[in-house]
Amino acid sequence: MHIHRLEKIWLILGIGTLFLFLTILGISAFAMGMHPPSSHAHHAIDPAKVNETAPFDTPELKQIGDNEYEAIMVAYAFGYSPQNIEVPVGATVHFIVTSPDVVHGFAIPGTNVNMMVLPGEVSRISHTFSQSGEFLIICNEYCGAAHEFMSTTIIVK
Ligand SMILES: [Cu+2]
Repeated sequence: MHIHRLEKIWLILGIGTLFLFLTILGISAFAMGMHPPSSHAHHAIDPAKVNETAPFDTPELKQIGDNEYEAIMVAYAFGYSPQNIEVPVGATVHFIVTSPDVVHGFAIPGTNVNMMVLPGEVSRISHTFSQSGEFLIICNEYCGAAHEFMSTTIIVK
């Protein structure tokens, strides 16, 4: 079979690029230890025991510093605990969220807060609320029949 010279070059470039990227992927995964964030085993808890595992046995908003808060939250079908959080303007809130049942979302429209909450995985995100108002926390992962009612608010004043 005759292969045109330009086609040979094209094949060599294509296959070469494939191996180059696979090599980079291999080096970053095995030599540099990169992996998806959720594969940290120590960030996982037993999803069946969320209600008995600290700190999720007492979902609450805790003040941890000068206008700095930790919001320990549970995203469940179909709601969030605790409900209706209130913080002062300028507060930095570290959200620490898990799920006891299925995959949920945790998004605050108009901010960069948007994460997935997986059963037994501890998801973290921080946000500084520099403007007052009522912010909606919504679930953006379809989680069942009452998914569209799954929300809560965070009041900043
Ligand atoms: Cu949900």
